Parts: sequence; structure tokens; C-alpha cells
Amino acid sequence: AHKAAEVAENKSLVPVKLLEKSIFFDSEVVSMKKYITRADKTGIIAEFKRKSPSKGVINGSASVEATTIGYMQAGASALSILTDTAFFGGKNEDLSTARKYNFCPLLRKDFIIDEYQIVEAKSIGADCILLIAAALTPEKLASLASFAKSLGLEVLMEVHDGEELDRSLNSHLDLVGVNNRSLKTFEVSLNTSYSLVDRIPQEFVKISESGISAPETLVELKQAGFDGFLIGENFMKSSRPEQAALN
Ligand code: IGP
Repeated sequence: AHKAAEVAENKSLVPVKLLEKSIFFDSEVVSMKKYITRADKTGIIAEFKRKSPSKGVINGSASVEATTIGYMQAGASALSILTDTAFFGGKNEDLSTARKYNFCPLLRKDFIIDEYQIVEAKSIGADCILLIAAALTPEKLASLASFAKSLGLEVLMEVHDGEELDRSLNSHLDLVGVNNRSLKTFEVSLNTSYSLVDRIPQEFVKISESGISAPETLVELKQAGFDGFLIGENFMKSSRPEQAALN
């Protein structure tokens, strides 16, 4: 009956029940790939993030409802919701709340290393998952991506350098993101994006991630070939993140 349940069942996954109970289980995925490249959209993926390892608390009081609705009204193409608690102060419920109030594509922002988390992503209402090349072998990354696709989810792969990009590319990915923030030093350099953009094959939607604040930067990244722009802190550091997104 439920396709996603069958797939999960074949993998003998424990959380099948989780999916079956979920009201998002049968709901169709909203394509981030499509939304990002729509001509009437900005390409901005606006992120809801309370804190981060590099900045500490960014915003302890913003509400998921007001922020995400406001982001979309301000013209965002999609939303990114942190669900990691330890480092980013997020929770699964934040994503489900965003789902309740928004029709756009939702990215589950978390450190995904196994199939359980992918079933969980679908069950809480996500449309797209993040897979971080630095955290996974190319084989594991490809098999998680293929599993996500079998549940109907889209996949954004994140890389930090050319080596990660070359070793991790596979045919199950939809979007490739270049993270401008070094995982090791937390330093941000937009050059990471500029130097890698031409190495990402045509068929993938290209996203530049982190450290973007100036509108000019967005224009330059677009000219360089990026389709989408992941922006968190620059909005969240405002007491009204959704108003910051208007600027
Ligand atoms: C957003 P910024 O600098 O605009 O807040 O960055 C996003 O790119 C960043 O939160 C991020 C992230 C991640 C967080 C990129 N990759 C992986 C957690 C895990």
C-alpha cells in the first residue's frame, strides 16, 4: 500500500512504524530542485538555526511559524530547518511545524549517517535531505542517497573542496552544495564556491552555502553559475529574521 513503507520494510528498518504513523507519509515531496531553478524565485534557501558551534546562540527566541512564513513571503525559494539539537539547538518538531505552515520544499539540516534518519526525515515532513561528503565514504553516501530517492526524497550533497567533490559525485544526487565555511577552522571563504562551481556537472543544481550576507554577493555567485544560496545566520541574528530576509 504505502510505497515508502515497503521500501523501508525491505531494508528491515525498525522505523517503518514511524513512517506509517506519520501524516506526511503519503504526502508528495515538493521538489527543491524545481523550486530553486524557478524563474520567479530568488534561489534563496532560508535557514532556521538557533545556535551554531561557531557562533554560539544566534537567536533564542524566534518562532518557527513566524520566521518560516515570513521567509517565504519575503521571496525565499525553500527552507532549511536544523533538527540537530546538540550543536544547533534544533528539533524534529521544528521541521514538522515548518511543514504545517508552508507549502515550499523543506530541507532537513542534520548529520545523516544512516537509513533510520532518512525514514525519520520523511516522517517529519522533509522533502530533501543533506548528505555531507566529509562525513561519509563515497559508497555509504551513494547508498544513502539511493535509499532517500526510493522514498521520494531529494538529496543535497555538501562538499568543502575538489577532492570531496570528485570522490563523492554519484547519479542519485539532485543538488550539490559548496560549503564556504571550513569544518575545521569555521573560517568562511567565498572563494571555495568560486573555485568549485565549474567542476560541478551540469545535471546538478548548484548551491553556495554559508557566510552569505551582501546582496552583491548573491549576484556574483549567480553570475558564477550558482542556482541557489543557503543563508542562515545573516537572517537569524536579527530579532525578526523574517524582516531581515526582506532586505
Ligand atoms: C547557513 P550561514 O553562514 O548563512 O549561517 O550558513 C548554512 O550553510 C550552514 O548552517 C550549514 C550547516 C551545514 C549547518 C551548512 N552546512 C551542515 C549544519 C550542518
